[in-house]
Amino acid sequence: MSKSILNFIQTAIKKGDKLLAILLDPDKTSLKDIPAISKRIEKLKANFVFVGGSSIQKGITEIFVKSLKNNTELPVILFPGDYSQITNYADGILFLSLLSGRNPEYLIEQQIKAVPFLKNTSLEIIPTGYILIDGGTNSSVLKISNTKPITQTNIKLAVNTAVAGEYKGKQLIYLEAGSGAKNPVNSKLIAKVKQQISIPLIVGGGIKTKQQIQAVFSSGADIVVVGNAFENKTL
Ligand code: 1GP
Repeated sequence: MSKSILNFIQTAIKKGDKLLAILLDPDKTSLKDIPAISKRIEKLKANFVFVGGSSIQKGITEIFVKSLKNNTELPVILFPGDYSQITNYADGILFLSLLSGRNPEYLIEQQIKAVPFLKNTSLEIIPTGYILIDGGTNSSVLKISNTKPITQTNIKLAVNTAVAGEYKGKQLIYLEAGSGAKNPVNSKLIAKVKQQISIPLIVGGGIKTKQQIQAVFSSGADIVVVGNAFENKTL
């Protein structure tokens, strides 16, 4: 399995570069729009396309990723809400563990169910510690995982969860306020987590404008993920 995505991220960070990922949900994006969407993504100078969602029908992700790969040179990375969204047509997969939650389904069960789909895969598997922070909305991650997010003020718990993730061998930490969050992850929390980990930090959820993206980068995020704002064409 190649490590080119992770190497690219690590090299970019060493150079002080910041990276942008656009999240596409195959359930909300029509296949016929993919060529135009791909052009918009490249115009924004995004570095990756993440593909995932919480309620995608089986098989849809594969058709979607295939079409995306025909329209963009950017790495396509699966950000699956469920193991059934795995397809070998992508370049990599964020192999997520929901470390903020105490639901075994999202700590280990889904990962075990994913193994038969990943056994002979060409996907780059990227172990990722996924940490849900309260974004002020009842997000789909929250509903589906049936877990409690970490509050925006419990910085100590967020930091210790991220550091535990690094000790467990995760290669990335993802601070998630939830898709469509009212309150994106606050800058103090991002900065404190970044100070205490030595692996790359992804931040997403409720980030809508270029100014907000810059602020999240300045706080210490290495990769920012934008979904809704791209979909609604406000970015
Ligand atoms: C959700 O972090 C992502 O998993 C993106 O959130 O859709 O609010 O940009 P938004």
